[in-house]
Amino acid sequence: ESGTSVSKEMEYTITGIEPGAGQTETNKKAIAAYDSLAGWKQETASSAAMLTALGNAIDNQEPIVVAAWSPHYKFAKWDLKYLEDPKGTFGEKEYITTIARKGLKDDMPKAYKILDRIYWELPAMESALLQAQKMEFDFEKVAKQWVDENQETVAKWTKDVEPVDGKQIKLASTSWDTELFSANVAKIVLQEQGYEVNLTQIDPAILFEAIASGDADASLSPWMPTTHGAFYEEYEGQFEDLGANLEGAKIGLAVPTYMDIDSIEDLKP
Ligand code: PBE
Repeated sequence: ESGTSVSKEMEYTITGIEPGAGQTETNKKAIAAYDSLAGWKQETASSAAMLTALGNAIDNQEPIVVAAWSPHYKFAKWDLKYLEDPKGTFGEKEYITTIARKGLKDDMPKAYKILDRIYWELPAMESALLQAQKMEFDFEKVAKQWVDENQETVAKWTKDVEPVDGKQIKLASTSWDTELFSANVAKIVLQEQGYEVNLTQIDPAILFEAIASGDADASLSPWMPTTHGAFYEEYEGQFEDLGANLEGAKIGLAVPTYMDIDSIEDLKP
């Protein structure tokens, strides 16, 4: 039957992403949790490599199971479906939260206030990610354009905040699209208020450590409660959580819609 032959054709392999991604751990948990994934392995390299493999498989109408998350342009570019996850390994809905080092609120109350207010409606983020694809993922440019075109939203975030004169603030971001976009928008908005903004890209594990130790001031990157939940718990109490900057995110395993399976349990060991 279909599950058996396609599983064999895929060599019992999930096409994963970066070894340091939160989702790489979740994929391992899924492999351990599902009988249908007994003997399966996860291939890790990068999100770019996964997307290339996905595009190639679709061009050839071949089966493939990938680590997937949304918002992401892959769902607009290709016809994909998340596999049902009856064991709930990937959780339900995710949100992306804003975290800050302890003391930021007292040291830089204005920046803190702006960071606290930054929030994305899902459709706005999705169209920004499509725009990024058209602009060769130059997130500085995409963010600049977004800020120029969304002055009303920016004005709400900066309402009643007095500009400062050249204070330095360090933002940390992971390297996935949503996060690079939101971090670059935050950077521009803070710069426009007189801050000198330093933005660094780091892996999630290091990101939490950097915020907890005070090496970085804030980040808009953590995916919760599942994707980065383990890091969050490890450092809980050593940072401040300012709340969601985006809701309705999701992670899971996905396949092209031409594949005749609907659930992780339809795969075969
Ligand atoms: N992601 C996208 C990341 C967070 C953002 C789900 C690929 C991860 O750490 O897995």
